[in-house]
Amino acid sequence: MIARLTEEERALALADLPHWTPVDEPEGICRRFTFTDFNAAFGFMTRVAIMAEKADHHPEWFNVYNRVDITLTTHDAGGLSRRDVDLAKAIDAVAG
Ligand code: HBI
Repeated sequence: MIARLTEEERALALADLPHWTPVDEPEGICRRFTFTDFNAAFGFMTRVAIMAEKADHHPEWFNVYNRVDITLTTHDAGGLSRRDVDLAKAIDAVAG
């Protein structure tokens, strides 16, 4: 069972993820990515999808043309967990 981060753990995690914004309902973090075109955006989504499947932890996301909005939250924990933080860092690494 994956645990929801405490208030303090959440604050520390966010300090380490400057590009991400805390959100409520669901409690999580979000970031907007903008690429040169749809092809670049979808290539990014493909890489993230492979990482998500490998981690068994999946984003909530929206794509239109060259924009990808990603929200990370852990449904099984009812909020932000370590898995969200780890996936956010992995996503930032492939975002370019
Ligand atoms: N992805 N974001 C997120 N949150 C979950 O709780 C989750 C998931 N992917 C797979 C998953 N849980 C499995 O462990 C099953 O609970 C579906």
